[in-house]
Amino acid sequence: MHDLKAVSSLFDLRGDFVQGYSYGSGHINDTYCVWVDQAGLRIRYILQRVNHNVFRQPIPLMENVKRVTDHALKRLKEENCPEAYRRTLTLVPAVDGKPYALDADGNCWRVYPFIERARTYDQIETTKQCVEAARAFGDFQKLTADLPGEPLFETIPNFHNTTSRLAALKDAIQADPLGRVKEVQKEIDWYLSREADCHLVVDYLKSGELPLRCTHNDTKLNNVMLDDVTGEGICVIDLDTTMPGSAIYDFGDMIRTATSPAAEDEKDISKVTMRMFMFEALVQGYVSSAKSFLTPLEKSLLPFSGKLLTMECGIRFLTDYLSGDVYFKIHRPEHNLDRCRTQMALVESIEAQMDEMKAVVDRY
Ligand code: ADP
Ligand code: GN1
Ligand code: MG
Repeated sequence: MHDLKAVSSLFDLRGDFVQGYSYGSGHINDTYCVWVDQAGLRIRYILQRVNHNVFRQPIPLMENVKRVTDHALKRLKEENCPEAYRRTLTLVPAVDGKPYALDADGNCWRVYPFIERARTYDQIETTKQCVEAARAFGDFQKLTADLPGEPLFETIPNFHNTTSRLAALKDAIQADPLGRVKEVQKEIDWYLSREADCHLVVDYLKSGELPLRCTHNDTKLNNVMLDDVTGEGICVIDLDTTMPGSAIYDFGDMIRTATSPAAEDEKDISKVTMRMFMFEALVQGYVSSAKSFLTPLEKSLLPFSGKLLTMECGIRFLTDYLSGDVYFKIHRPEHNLDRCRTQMALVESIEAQMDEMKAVVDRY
């Protein structure tokens, strides 16, 4: 456990540390809620340690986050948004003025004001939440499309390169450090039999048929905050992977995380299914925002994007299981394997409904 009081003192929190505790259910960073007493008023912040095993270069990453959040805030202020500071993450500076602080062990930390009266959902509950989340991610793509200056730093090279993800799975099968391959041959065969699908978007990006955009790249449902009262998607969070990417990646991960009633790590895979009405709500929300920039090819690939991103995530969970659970946080021994199996079930459900999904997209 880190000394949260000491870490908090590295930031300009304008008050006295009261308490801090682990927060949220992200798989990558260490996230804490920290309460501060500011002249008798208790205020909370989000304090995060950037996972530098995953993000090898935290400082350029933080420069990305700073650029994106400054740009968002500027836009909101230009629009006279009355609650600009709830509509975007903003970085609380360190005492030395930097947007991050390094501790004595070389960990990179950052602080965001806590977005109050809103929350994230690990499990979607209503179609309205789908519409709102998808619209918010679409709006975020529009915002980052106008980001001035150089393209953002690529925080994880080849993050959604499904061809490389498959190659990494093959390497893990070859290395088999824990002798787990024999237990999961069925799952391995299942993923390898879908190899052709892994290359499609990578090839379109290479040929220029699909445009490279500035995308979020981790549009899982719990990376958008929905207002407690209005249900509106008010703030896109978890900006570590915001970098060059494809709209297909962003929409695909929404399908992966928003259409099934089952959790990502559900053990009873009979509960996993792609619900068409949730898919339609995502299309409605996303297209309402993205119609101004989506190309016909991007639009036609929206149904397939769900299959691709679900498959890719399953490949990553299986690779991590074979490698000894070194990437995603796990809370039980076969956690990554359970996650890998839910992704398979979801892909099969998407495959079975692909024609209907295409018909839905055609209506928008
Ligand atoms: P990870 O990269 O590990 O997924 P996130 O940045 O998504 O980390 O944060 C984990 C969780 O913490 C989020 O799902 C959300 O519930 C909560 N969270 C993050 N930032 C804020 C914020 N500024 N205000 C309120 N809650 C937040
Ligand atoms: C991770 O950080 P978090 O929990 O929002 C992962 C995503 C995966 C997701 C699977 C940087 O997202 O790519 O899709 O887990 N983020 C990174 O739940 O690898
Ligand atoms: Mg997250």
